Amino acid sequence: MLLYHGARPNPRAVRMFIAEKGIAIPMRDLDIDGGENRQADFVARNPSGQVPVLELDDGVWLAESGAIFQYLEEIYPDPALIGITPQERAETRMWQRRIERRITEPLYAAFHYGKGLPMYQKRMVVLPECVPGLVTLMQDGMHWLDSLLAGQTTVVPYRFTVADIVLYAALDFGSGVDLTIPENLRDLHRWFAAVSRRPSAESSLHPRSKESGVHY
Ligand SMILES: N[C@@H](CCC(=O)N[C@@H](CS)C(=O)NCC(=O)O)C(=O)O
Repeated sequence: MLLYHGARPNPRAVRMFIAEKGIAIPMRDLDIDGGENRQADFVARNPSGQVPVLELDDGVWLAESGAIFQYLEEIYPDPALIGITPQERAETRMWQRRIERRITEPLYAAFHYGKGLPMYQKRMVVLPECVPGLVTLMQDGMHWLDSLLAGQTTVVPYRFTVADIVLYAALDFGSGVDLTIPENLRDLHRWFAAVSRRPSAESSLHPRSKESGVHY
């Protein structure tokens, strides 16, 4: 296997997942700012032109973080980050989807159409006029989650899962690009601090993170 990744939050989530599994997978670091992932040979194999991509041993390319998490969980079930039983797996997917729909997708779109506009306008359809609405959606999702997290240090009660990883990678990135957690969301801040203390949070950071000050 080979993971194509780069200095970005979705690849960071996959690196964090790999670290939590305690496995080692060879990685190729692409120059995302320079558009290495948008070259014709890359796009021919991953039509979205994005990272992460997991190349399997038979040459198949798997894109989409969710598919990569699922595949790695099945190959390396221990420790479970999605779930051991069908019910656990379904609950994790339910929370992951809620987190993505209400928080991480609006956050990433607000970045692409806002601070990231100079780069992303050359790569995708961008809607800068939607940024205020996306920020409102993202903050509404954060408030909603905060109201559910009282007393919990994980999104799915009592289990650290991929839902925590997906959320953490986005919120840690957001903190460096003006898409921050509102001050008054104390339970969400408490959850964030707890995940930050996991060794995988530090070890999954891209080396360029230090120089840029943005966590990805
Ligand atoms: N839905 C995809 C999103 C992947 C994605 O947004 N990748 C970003 C980095 S976080 C990327 O490759 N950006 C560079 C580009 O679009 O050129 C996933 O979950 O993997």
